[in-house]
Amino acid sequence: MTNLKALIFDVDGTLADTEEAHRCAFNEAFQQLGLPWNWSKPRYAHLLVTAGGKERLAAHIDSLDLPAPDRRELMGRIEAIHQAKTLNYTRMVLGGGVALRDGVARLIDDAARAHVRLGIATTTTFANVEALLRMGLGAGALDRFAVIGAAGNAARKKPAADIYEYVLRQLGASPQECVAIEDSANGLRAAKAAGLYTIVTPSYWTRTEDFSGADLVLPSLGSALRPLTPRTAALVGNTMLGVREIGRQLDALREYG
Ligand code: XBP
Ligand code: MG
Repeated sequence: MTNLKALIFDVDGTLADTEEAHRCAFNEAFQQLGLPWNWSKPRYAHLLVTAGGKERLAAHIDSLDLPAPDRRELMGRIEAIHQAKTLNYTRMVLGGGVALRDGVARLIDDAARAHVRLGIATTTTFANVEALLRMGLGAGALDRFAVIGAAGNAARKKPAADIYEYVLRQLGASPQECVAIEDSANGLRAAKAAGLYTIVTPSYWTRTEDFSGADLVLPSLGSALRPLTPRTAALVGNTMLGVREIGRQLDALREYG
């Protein structure tokens, strides 16, 4: 009998490859608010090292080397810029602009069948999570998750462990009974700092990052349509990663360390 009690999913890059939609939502907000900014893909990839959209905006403003009064004025507008961006992003997601990644819906269904609880530990804004879950999993999606930890639930964002520790507390579970699924080095560091067995499925934006310390790195969770390649399937003993395969990985870690 496996020790696995809960799966804790990251959102951006893990549930869905969302960062292109975030980038477009930011650029639309800049236009709407008359800001002379436009984040290219390479610029956004650089800014993504900073977790959190508001923190990313602050990092961008700091990079502009402005006179102090101008910098202060722009810093004071971050909340409004981010609110406009979030409206743009949720509209894009609810309009069908973002699809769940391979195997995500399947693994969530598998967990329900196996009575393994589900949590979310993300840096993004709750409204973004709600839009993505409703679009990807239907109207009752939010109720399928025992805990949703988002931007407002932790003082420090990833790579700090705060959001994972919050979700573990809310689950009433120990790190040894849960598994985190992430896409980025920031997320991996946060999950490992919380003591979690961590599976990484790199996204387009994080594929060149360093995932040393991950317990398992896979190109995706795998699906009937796009199964894992023989080499990666050999790592988990199946062409798709399910609760049974995750439980076996966790139990092997517990047994052999
Ligand atoms: C990824 C992030 C978020 C999103 C943007 O979150 O760092 O900041 O890029 O969303 P995760 P917000 O991978 O932890 O899901 O603008 O709402 O922050
Ligand atoms: Mg992520």
